[in-house]
Amino acid sequence: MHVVFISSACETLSIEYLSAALKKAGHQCTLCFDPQLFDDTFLYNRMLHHLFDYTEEIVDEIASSRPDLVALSVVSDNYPWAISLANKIKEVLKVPIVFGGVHPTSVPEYVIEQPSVDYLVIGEGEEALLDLVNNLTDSNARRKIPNLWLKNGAEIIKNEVKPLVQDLDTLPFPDKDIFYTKVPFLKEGYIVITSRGCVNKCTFCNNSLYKDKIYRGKGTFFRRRSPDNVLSELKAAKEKYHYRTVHFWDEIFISDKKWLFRFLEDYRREIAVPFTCCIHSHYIDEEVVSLLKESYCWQAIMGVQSLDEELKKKILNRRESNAQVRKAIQLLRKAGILVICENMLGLPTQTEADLLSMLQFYNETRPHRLSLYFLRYYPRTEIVDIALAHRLLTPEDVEDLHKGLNARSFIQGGTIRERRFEKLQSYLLFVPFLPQRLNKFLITIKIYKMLPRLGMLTHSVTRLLDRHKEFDIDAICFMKRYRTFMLRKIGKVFKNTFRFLRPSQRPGVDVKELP
Ligand code: B12
Ligand code: SF4
Repeated sequence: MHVVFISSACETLSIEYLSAALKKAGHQCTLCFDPQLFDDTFLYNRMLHHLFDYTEEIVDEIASSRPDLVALSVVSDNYPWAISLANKIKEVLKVPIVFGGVHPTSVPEYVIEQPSVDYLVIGEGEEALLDLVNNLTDSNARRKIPNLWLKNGAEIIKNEVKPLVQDLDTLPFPDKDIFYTKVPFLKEGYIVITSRGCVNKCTFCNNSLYKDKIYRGKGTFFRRRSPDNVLSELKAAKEKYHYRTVHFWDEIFISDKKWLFRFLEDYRREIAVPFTCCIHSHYIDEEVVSLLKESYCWQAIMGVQSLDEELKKKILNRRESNAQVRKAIQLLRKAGILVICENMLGLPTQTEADLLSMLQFYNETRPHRLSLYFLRYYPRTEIVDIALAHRLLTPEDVEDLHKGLNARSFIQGGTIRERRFEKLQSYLLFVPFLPQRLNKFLITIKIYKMLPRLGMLTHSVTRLLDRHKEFDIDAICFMKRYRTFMLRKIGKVFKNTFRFLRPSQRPGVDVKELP
């Protein structure tokens, strides 16, 4: 069988894992990559997005390759995109469409209602998708596939969720070729995940939903691959793709010290490539930091979220203290590891005082860069109930979150637009780039009150100001994505115009030349 995956603007590990499982069983998998220009987290402009829109090319490509199944990996943020694309595909081709990923897993009954969604997979998808593809022509067998929801006329068949894969080493390595053949510049930075799940359960994160509801009683939630298994993947990929940097996309890469020491000892010797990872201040100490440094960690991303310890404990279910955060930043800075602190705005009970203390705190501790995102309530996460209890959301708002088609991203102001924080957000983002003394003065005169609301533009500007771009493959790929796909579109328009000028030919889409 031939399965076409469609990906939105970034390399997607879930697609790589699913494709590997299908290819191992002898199926053919290909990819359509939607660059989503001017419609992503950092850049949004309706007119430019319309000009550089690739929907038509994607639909044409799918129509010409006539797959047996189209598969989309869907988070809440790209759900409107996924539904709109699925509708357009259905207009030109009678092909079954399957949705999987975080959003369909969170609110399956809303997603399956959509006429263009034929199947959806809840939770981990390797086995369910393979069973579905193996049984695309057998409707009886399809009715009993664990984790699969499907339509049978007006009836919706909802199969049980099976236990989590406990031994991650049994999974085939992700299929990188599916992305790299289509978008070659992605291979400069290798993304890899060594675990599934998280040891924590923050209320705003999908792990709160997965751990307590969907996967309750279905096996250990936090699982980790063996160090040897991860190293085999990295070694083989290094020989094949010659990547320049590695991203560990684990929720908290450093959560198991014993595993970390065992793994990084070999990584340092056998891979020795600069890497980025996500950390948590609770697991940081001198030993861990010097190990990270010796093993070529160049950048660590740390969730801080708020500096109001009470709010963190009661509203976010996060226990780390400000002293721990401070110490982590100090140790990382001393070791020469760049540290990015992620924070949230518009949290229930959050006051301006929290943001003002962030100004002082980050001016003292000087992380390398900050990110400040407005809270977006993801469907069925614990914080939604907290917001309901505080009357910040109404039952109608929650219904809207479940439907998922009108949500505003966290860059554009989150679910509840907290305009009072927007000026402070703009200034806070610049704090790491301005001299400490100047900041002190600017804070005293309350400069933030005079700033315009720059919204998402500030993030892009501070990213451009960042001098440490050598290994920042995210930023490099971001620019290459815009350059490559804008030039390709402009080239196509020129070509069609030129054809139009030649009397014998009419403008049209040459399907073979599409991305
Ligand atoms: C690594 C990561 C990223 C990476 C890579 C993203 C990617 N798409 O691979 C980067 C940094 C690029 C990223 C970006 C974003 N991310 Co992110 N990310 C993660 C993280 C930490 C791990 C995801 C991962 O790769 N897991 C490993 C794979 C193998 O597991 P998986 O994705 O769950 O896939 C399995 C199943 O879900 C299922 N499945 C998935 N897709 C499909 C499709 C089909 C057809 C089928 C059958 C099954 C299936 O099968 C897979 C294999 O078992 C998760 C947290 C988490 N716990 O999931 C957040 C998470 C997915 N991200 C999140 C968000 C919000 C984003 C962004 C919107 C943020 C932004 N700055 O814009 C973007 C969206 C990008 C996009 N278009 O997907 C949220 C989504 C919340 C929600 N309800 O939608 C999560 C859950 C974190 C959170 N806050 O709770 N992310
Ligand atoms: S530590 Fe991070 S990944 Fe883990 S539950 Fe909290 S927010 Fe989610």
